[in-house]
Amino acid sequence: MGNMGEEKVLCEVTEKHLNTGLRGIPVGTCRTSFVTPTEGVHYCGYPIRELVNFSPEEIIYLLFNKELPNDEQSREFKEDLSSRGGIPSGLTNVLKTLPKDGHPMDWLSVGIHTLGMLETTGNWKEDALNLIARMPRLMGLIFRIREGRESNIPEDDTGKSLVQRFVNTLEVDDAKRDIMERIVSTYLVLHMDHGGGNLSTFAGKAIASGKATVYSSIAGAMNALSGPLHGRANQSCLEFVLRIGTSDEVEVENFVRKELEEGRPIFGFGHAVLSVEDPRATVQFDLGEEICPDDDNFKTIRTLRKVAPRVLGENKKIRNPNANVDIASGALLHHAGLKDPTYYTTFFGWARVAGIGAQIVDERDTLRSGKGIPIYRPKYFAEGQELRHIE
Ligand code: AMX
Repeated sequence: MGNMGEEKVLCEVTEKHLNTGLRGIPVGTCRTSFVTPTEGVHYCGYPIRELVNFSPEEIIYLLFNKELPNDEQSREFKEDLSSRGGIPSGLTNVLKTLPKDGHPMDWLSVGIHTLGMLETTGNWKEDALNLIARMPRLMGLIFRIREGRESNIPEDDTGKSLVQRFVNTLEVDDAKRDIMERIVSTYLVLHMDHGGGNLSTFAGKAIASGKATVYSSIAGAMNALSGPLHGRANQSCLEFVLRIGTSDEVEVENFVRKELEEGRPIFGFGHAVLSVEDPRATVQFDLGEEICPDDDNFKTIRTLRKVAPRVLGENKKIRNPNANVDIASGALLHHAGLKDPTYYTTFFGWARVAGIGAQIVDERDTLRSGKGIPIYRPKYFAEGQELRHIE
């Protein structure tokens, strides 16, 4: 890092950076989270492993206020979210018209857009918090309507926690309720934010920079998240685990080697930033050992965790052969009774609405001394145009 007068030069952008998806190019500052190679994601300075026992509501408070709530703040914030939970009428009718074989992520995006068409205040923070409060009901309705369980949907008890409201809308057997609440709560806390430059967050903030609504911006972010190279990796991960279908060490090793020979990735392993096992994977492995050590899929991923880093480590090109966040989440959601992997990215999206919402509010209302970030406008050269230094 050199100095140019008072200004720090953060990176030299050269011709080789063009057409690389802005990879690594400094763009701005993020107030909610950052990722380090050894401790993974930190929310407002706290490494994620220190936050796993907080409720989703407390983490949402942290992302919006940059400090953890005390007991009173936590209670007041939960009440505030409850008061915002009511879904404007009309959403259910729109969801009922959607093609049942469309991907659940497309339903989620349309659902968020619809909420915005039904009610937008135009205030960044109000709209972000309203959307966060309405996500559990939207998620539950998406499941119910796609499954054809459209009648007698229980009323939304907005006095309950976010996760309880989702589980109530689904009408889960009492025996499974606690497990589902625990798994979904942990999932939400682990997935709420991941720095400023991941594709969906960046896309959401870029859309908001043109002063589209929070709802349009986050619906766009969900579209970005739906891609197989981004959020849909967690769907692919459980599909991969289901294909393995054994926890025998030799059979799993043979499977992994065959996948690699045939040029396919070993899902759930590797990371663009981390150099160790993702702490979010460690947390989920610990949870699985506690609540479902004998679940077939969990046994498969336990073996994979042992075998895959050793096999991947033989290829020196692979910078991090260890487990990433997606290895365990699918097995846990499956154990909770959420057996269809095509829904898994919607949980990722549900969680991220908090982080992306908080980052949009920061970029619109706080950064640049409250003026907000101007409309995004990176520089492109015309094909064949002489490349020259930009002042
Ligand atoms: N299986 C097979 N090959 C892998 C691999 C894996 N799990 N992880 C890395 N590699 C390969 C890369 O494809 C790359 O090959 P190339 O040089 O022929 O293009 C080479 O090893 C070097 O990769 P890298 O620098 O270690 O990682 P990356 O930043 O290019 O990729 C990631 C990171 C996650 C895309 C990659 O590890 C991967 O494809 N993993 C499997 C899919 C998966 O689990 N995705 C979920 C990611 C979750 C997350 O990041 N949150």
